[in-house]
Amino acid sequence: MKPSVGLIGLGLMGRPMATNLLKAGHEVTVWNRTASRADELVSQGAKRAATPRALAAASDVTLTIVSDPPALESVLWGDEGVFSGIRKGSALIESSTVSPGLEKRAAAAAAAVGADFLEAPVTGGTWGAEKGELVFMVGGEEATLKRLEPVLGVMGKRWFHLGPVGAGQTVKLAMNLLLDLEVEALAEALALVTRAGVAGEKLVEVMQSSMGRSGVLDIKAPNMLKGEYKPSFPLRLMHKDVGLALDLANQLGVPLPAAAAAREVLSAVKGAATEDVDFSALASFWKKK
Ligand code: NA7
Repeated sequence: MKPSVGLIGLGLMGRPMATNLLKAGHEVTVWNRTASRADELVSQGAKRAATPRALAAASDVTLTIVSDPPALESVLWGDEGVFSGIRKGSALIESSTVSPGLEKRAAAAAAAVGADFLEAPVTGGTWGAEKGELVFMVGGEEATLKRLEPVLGVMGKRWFHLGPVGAGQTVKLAMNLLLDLEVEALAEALALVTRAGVAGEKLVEVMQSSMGRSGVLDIKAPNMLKGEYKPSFPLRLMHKDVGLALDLANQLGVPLPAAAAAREVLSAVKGAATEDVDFSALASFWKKK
């Protein structure tokens, strides 16, 4: 019989992940801070839990995917949190993007109550979540991964086992840092050519024929050229992720000068934003006022 799955966090990522679990025939229980966001899933057959604690108590596998470290602390360790209800022998998959240190604390708390723990942040965006084609960056025990692969396989197409708990978030933060710096570099180059009177499209066209071609040019350049920033990867989350990468670098004594500068651009655009925007909106930093 398929394990029952409880999913906490029905944001842009969590909702389609829960839908795919339902479609695959899992019994699914959901909890979200803003309860109304669970309505559609409940109408599709999901059960609604009153608290993260009740959800964990009812589930063979609990999966968390919430925005940031404070959100995760609240759903795991809050008064009605997961760790007050999770069953011995069940498993916790943690898929938010947070710090490696927080994941290690969560792994220790799970071990203390006899639950398995897998760190599994994701990449692939909302598109990947809807198609069931997410990629998981896994940290944890090999045996736990083997046990949970059938569940991951409903939501994702690939997973990389990167080492013990902490390794998954480390790679995830490094990857998002690289992604942010690529978009930031593209924004700077576009600002330069357009101010010089050359269309940005020309730069992109030439780049596509050079060793600098990349997925960022395919996916982010079109909306940057139009100045349209409908959130796919929200800037508020990239701001958090580059901040987490800088925190980790600070702990390790690794200088990240480009990342530090890029974070200031994200901070400026985040502060000026009047609505949720994609992180490629960092290009608006160079728009003439
Ligand atoms: P979203 O769409 O911003 O969704 C965030 C989710 O986190 C959403 O369910 C929120 O509930 C929940 N949240 C935020 N703060 C809290 C607190 N304090 N307590 C409980 N729940 C909270 O993000 P995505 O789905 O795109 O991304 C999720 C993670 O994956 C994130 O770490 C990314 O970096 C990667 P709400 O509906 O607002 O009540």
